[in-house]
Amino acid sequence: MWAALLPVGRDPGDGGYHRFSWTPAELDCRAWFLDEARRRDMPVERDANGNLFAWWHPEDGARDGAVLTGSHLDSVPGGGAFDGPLGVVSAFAAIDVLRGRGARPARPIAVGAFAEEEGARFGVACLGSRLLSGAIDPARARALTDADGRTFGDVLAANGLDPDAIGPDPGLLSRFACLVELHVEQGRALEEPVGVASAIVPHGRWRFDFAGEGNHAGTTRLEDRRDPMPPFASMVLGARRAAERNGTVATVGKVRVTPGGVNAIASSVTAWLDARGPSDEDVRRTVAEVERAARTAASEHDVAVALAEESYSEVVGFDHALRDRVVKALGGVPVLPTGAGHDAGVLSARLPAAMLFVRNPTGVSHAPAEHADTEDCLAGVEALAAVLDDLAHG
Ligand code: HGY
Ligand code: MN
Ligand code: MN
Ligand code: MN
Repeated sequence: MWAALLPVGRDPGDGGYHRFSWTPAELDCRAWFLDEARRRDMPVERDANGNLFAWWHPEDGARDGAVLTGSHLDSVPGGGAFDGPLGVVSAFAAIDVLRGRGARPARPIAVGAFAEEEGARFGVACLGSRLLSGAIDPARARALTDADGRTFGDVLAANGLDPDAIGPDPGLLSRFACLVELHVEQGRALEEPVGVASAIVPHGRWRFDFAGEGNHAGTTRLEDRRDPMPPFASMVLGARRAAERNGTVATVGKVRVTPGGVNAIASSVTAWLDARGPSDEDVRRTVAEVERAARTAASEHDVAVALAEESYSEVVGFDHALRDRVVKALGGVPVLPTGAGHDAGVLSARLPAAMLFVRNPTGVSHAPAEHADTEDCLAGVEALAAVLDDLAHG
């Protein structure tokens, strides 16, 4: 199963994955999902938002009280092999383990593959689970554009979905009793193969637009310039300093320079800030300090700057009762918070959710070096099987 998915969307050069949602690589991952479900006689449902669900129905045909598991198949640009797919592969493998033991769940078990979890194409993370749970305005989602200017609505229509049908689906959500997402650890806190999430820290994304004046790099005097690059540089350095001051993390990993000529002063720069931290106040203070650094430099260079909050998630404290039940089913494993956002975090607003983490020996993620040892991945499958077995019988 893993071997079939591994090469999909992988850059043969640096080994990074490029599986932007609804591009050929991610469509191949979706085809893989359908194939794995078919091999297991699991009917697949695609909701209006493009999320996939493969169902294992009990023999009595029960359709409610389902235990949902799974994760996502899309990646960040140059991502690792495990972030997302490990949760989907482990879900199918855990079902194989249960079936191999002759388990007959009293409740349905569904394997989910949530759309656009990384937000790498349309800019909003967990877009599929946010739409499903009503956490984003469908009209705003429809209008989101990718780097080529294609809207999310157009891309959905090109893939057989009705853009006007996207949005919350309380009927579908009501069929789930809970969600358990398995994910590779992102960071390196785990000393044991498997851990359970206690919380997801507050995190968000902000877009900074710097508008200056394009001009000739060689013939324009310094005093005549309205160059957006120095204010952009102040934003980047300001992010690092603000994070150090506030005990948060702030990252500028994506920037778009227009027109992007070596011998042309940029006319505009768009840059994105990712900020996360222990509390809303810490994150908000960090962003405010970055904005101040950007605006101060922008006024010095006669450049306009606009700031837009693209997404924000307050702290997610996972359901204690479910978390404790999962820890008990695993005979006691470490419980730890995470700085990474997940579909389970978004959906925890609508149903009890828990997360299992599989140890990542280097902690590296969102990069080709992301790794989890095979024996830890197998321990993750066994743990997920134990949790699903407990929840689907209880
Ligand atoms: O960005 C995140 O935290 C997650 O990996 N999507
Ligand atoms: Mn990720
Ligand atoms: Mn992920
Ligand atoms: Mn996730």
